[in-house]
Amino acid sequence: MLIKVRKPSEVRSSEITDEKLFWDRRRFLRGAALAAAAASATPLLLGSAAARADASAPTGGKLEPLAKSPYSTSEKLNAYKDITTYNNFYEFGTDKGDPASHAGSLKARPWTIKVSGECEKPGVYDLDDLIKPNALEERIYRLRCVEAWSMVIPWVGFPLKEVVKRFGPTSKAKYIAFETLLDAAQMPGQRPSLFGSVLEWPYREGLRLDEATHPLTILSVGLYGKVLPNQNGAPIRLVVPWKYGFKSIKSIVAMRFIEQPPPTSWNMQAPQEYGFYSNVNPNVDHPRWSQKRERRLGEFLKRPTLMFNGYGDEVAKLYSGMDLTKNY
Ligand SMILES: Nc1nc2c(c(=O)[nH]1)N[C@H]1C(S)=C(S)[C@@H](COP(=O)(O)O)O[C@H]1N2
Ligand SMILES: [Mo]
Repeated sequence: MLIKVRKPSEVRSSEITDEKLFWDRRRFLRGAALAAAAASATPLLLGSAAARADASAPTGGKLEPLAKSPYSTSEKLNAYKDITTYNNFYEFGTDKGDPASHAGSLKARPWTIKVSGECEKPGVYDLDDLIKPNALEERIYRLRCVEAWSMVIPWVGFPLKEVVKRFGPTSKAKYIAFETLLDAAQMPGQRPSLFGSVLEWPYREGLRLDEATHPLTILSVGLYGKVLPNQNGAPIRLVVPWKYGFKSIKSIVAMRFIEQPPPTSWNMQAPQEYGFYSNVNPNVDHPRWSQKRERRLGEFLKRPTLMFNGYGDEVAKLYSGMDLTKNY
């Protein structure tokens, strides 16, 4: 059951919940139990204080023409700098600044996506062949991270359903499983470390087919009118605006059509904390913190979190009849 009764001593008053600190501590405790020599590794815990390489983002080429979307919010955009230097992309480290510092080693071209499973046109597709037939749109969406912060991001992309159509899912295809690149040479966060990793690689995510083909679900190849910076998931990533940010898997290399819900990274790591659906829901707290409010990056006061991240008119019907406290 998701909602645990918390002792007052367990309730954190910190304003932005930082998953990294929690999991680093757990990894540390696990490591310490295994090795008495762990004391010598204490500096790992202080990693965020260590000097960091210059966080200059790769400059993206301009993407045009861009159609405007009726699904865009008119809220104030977060700055390009915030969007590209405050990231979750554990393949490049667990600090928010790590992806901007380290994602330069990711080679975004040439790039292929392997399509498999219950579909008529499985195969290995060159990314540019998949992108080319689609009109690029600007989609200004809220992104609500499970850690209770949010941003407003002008993505560039196209509906996922356009490529799904092309692959011809069979009647058995009920879910799509997605995978991120697995390559420790390009992704330093995937290299073995003393305490192991927070997540098992490759990063995995999944959607029910009707979620995947919902018009709000896009594949993004850019932001702010420019090619997607590596730290945001170059060359192509999912954006599912009514779900917590971790569903929006980055740097996708594989899509598989399947009958059953696929294993997903955060659910594998902590199933009682992260369900398969992970719809933004202020009424269902995370076992370690409230989901009622969120901090928009750059703002001082927290704001209430909206059901389905404010996209309920569009998506609530996908879940009619489901108990969302059980299907969290
Ligand atoms: N492969 C991969 N995809 C990922 C993640 C990750 O660590 N690895 N982090 C997720 C999380 S928790 C969030 S909040 C969003 C952040 O996207 P952004 O950095 O572009 O804002 O990416 C998601 N996609
Ligand atoms: Mo997140």
